[in-house]
Amino acid sequence: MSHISQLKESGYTVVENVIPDSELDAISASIQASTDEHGGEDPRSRGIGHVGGFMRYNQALAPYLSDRRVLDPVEGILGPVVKISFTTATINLAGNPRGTWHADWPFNQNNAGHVEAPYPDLPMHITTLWMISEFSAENGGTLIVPSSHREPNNPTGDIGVDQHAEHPDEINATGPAGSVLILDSRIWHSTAPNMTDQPRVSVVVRYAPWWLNTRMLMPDSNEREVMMERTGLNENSQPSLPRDVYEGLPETVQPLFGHWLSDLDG
Ligand SMILES: O=C(O)CCC(=O)C(=O)O
Repeated sequence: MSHISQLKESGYTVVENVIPDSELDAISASIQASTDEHGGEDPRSRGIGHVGGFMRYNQALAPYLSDRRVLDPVEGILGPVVKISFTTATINLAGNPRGTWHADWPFNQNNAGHVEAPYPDLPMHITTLWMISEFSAENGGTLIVPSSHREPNNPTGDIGVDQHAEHPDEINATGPAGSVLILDSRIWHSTAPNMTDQPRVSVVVRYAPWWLNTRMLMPDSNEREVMMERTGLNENSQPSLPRDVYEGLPETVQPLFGHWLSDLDG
């Protein structure tokens, strides 16, 4: 089955061998060092190393972000003009606990910017997890509920699903290091416990169609302030990209970030 068909039917797919084996150790060391420097353990999620707007601080993944093996399925779902909405270093430290069931922004009903449930059966956002470490059941390969992306709501909405409990249909998404897990952002998923003594290193990269408004993710934006005030809810933060960092990105990757430049006035 093609990646696009698998995404449409099950809400997830894994593309293997996107990052060459020979590069993985250096990329992993660089991501861990930048995460220690710029973020560290997420105060909201125990045992998770976390840095939002990671591209600003670390460009180790940049050469791979426009790989056609990833972009073809992303564009096949979202349409031909996409942008990168989030880059978030996500390191599941040894022994991290299980997380809570959710769908991602903009379907997570706890975020200030969310599509109100029941939402239409329309893919609007793609979440990718770049496996710098292997993802396995032992080290916390993301827990997912296959095909849950077709539901009009998710456990962050008021649907009586215990966000902390095991789900009868859950599986761990797995793959060798260098793979990319692609999710329809509506799919129900959760952080899995890392039961090994090594960190599970990944970067979460999200892709949006050109028309999806991401401005409320920008720290200090007027839109963010307004949305948080109007809803009384919190929001993810993705710091902007300085122009010198943008200019150092590969030519095929720049169009994915042009909307997030720190010196844009529009
Ligand atoms: O790290 C994982 O496996 C899951 C991360 C996650 O749930 C998220 O970024 O929304």
